[in-house]
Amino acid sequence: MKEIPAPVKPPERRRLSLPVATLIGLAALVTALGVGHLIAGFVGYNASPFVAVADFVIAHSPHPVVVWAEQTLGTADKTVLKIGLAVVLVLFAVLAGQLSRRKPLAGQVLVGLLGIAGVAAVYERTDVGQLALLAPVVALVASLLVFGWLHRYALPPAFDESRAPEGPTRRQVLVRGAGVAAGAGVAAIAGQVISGAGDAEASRAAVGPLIPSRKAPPLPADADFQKLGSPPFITPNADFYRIDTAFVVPQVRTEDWSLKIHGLVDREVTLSYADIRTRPLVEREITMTCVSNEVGGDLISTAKFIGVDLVDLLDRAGVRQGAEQMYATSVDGFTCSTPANVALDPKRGAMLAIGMNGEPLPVEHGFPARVVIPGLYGYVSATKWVTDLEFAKWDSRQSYWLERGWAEQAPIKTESRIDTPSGFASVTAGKVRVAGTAWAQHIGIAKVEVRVDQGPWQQAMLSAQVNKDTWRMWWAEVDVPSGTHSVTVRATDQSGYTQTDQIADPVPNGASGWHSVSLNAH
Ligand SMILES: Nc1nc2c(c(=O)[nH]1)N[C@H]1C(S)=C(S)[C@@H](COP(=O)(O)O)O[C@H]1N2
Ligand SMILES: [Mo]
Repeated sequence: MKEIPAPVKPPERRRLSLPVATLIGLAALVTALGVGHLIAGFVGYNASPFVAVADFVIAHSPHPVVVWAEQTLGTADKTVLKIGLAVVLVLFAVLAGQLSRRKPLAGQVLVGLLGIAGVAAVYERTDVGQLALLAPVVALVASLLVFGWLHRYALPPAFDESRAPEGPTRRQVLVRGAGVAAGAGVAAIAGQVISGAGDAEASRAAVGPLIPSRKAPPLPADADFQKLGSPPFITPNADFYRIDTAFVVPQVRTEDWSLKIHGLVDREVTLSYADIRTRPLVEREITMTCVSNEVGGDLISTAKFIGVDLVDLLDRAGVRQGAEQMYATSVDGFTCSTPANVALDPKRGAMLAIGMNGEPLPVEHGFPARVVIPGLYGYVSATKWVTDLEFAKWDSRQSYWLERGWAEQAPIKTESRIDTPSGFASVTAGKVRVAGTAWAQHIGIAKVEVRVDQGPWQQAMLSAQVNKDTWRMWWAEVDVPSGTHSVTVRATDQSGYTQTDQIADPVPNGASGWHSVSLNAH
């Protein structure tokens, strides 16, 4: 038998091992993120490439995806996005490393493309200055340099094969890569500290007690039927539903905040936080509702809002006749159009709110100040972190959700919901107590009825009406024979309108239909 010749030893040194190539890709990625975040600390938090790309993904996601995420993930959608984006970036970085096991170029091109995406995302933003481009640009350059530098270190170009160094050990490369990662981490933390995220909490703590000069009257004892299974009349701040498009909750300190009222007005007005804080404050219970709320959904909550009458502020500016919309802008770039006649209606009770349930507005709910307008869905009324109110014609400005096909006119629809029992609950056959809530903001609820299957409608007991801008709780006892049966609710408002059974999607102006739950009675 012939002897098998020993295989020719491959030129191993000329190719990076998989782990080392991966490490180089990852080191370049963390460098970009760390350096970008550090510089963003100086030029504006939203210039951080990771933040900007995440916001870019939100802004350019197909509309149904955004609505789906809002409904199924709620505010956890940002965490899911954060993790998803991180995974995609890591995959890109690993791929960049793998493409560069011999020469750095292919990997550098890929890293460069990611960097350009960061630059583009920051470039698109309207809430940061031109200087903000420094963050993604320096991040891009730094990551390319680190990629090239580590690559050259791990795989020194051999001019003279015979004299070529052995190259560093894998351990040495790992140590260097880990050093880069640690440095990037420190840079990111420094950026976070410098940009002062978290300052808003300190500013909020310094506001002190907000004492309304016109306090809302105490709630009647029967404002809710919590013991019978309705929600509490006032939603605690921590449970109040939340909808925001911004990737990170905007951090605004009172001393940095101001509100400008301009456009079709006689006098442009700019108000500071102190200007608002020192006016006589009013307090009003208002039930807010999100247009994305499905029939039976929970994107509805009630709070005692403290603030000033919006009309008083608008009167100071003197809004002109031809104004059609109040176009509000938030620090995060979110925009919102309210029909001008609603914003200006002295009977509406629209507020610039600075407090909620006895405290300054929570940061997530718009600290230092937000708009709250009874009777309109939040996307056309309730701008959080609001800094600008411009009066304009409809065709001169298009706000965030209107651009995405939602309606200009969006009064909250008269609706009702069964809270107890929950769907598919097992109950004892016979008398079953059902309870829930109904709302017809700015009109008021007149009547709530329930029925079992297609049986006769039966009137429910209503809680005391606190005001026309809030929900009302109800309860009833119905007869449920054994087997599977559905219980349905419908409300009639004080204009005499009975909520339609016509099923409509939330798009474009709010869901409609009767809420039913299916029960298993034994
Ligand atoms: N800046 C800003 N304001 C905003 C939004 C937003 O995404 N960003 N969402 C609006 C929508 S759609 C609703 S329903 C309400 C929700 O207010 P909340 O989060 O305090 O419940 O805020 C409105 N104001
Ligand atoms: Mo909303």
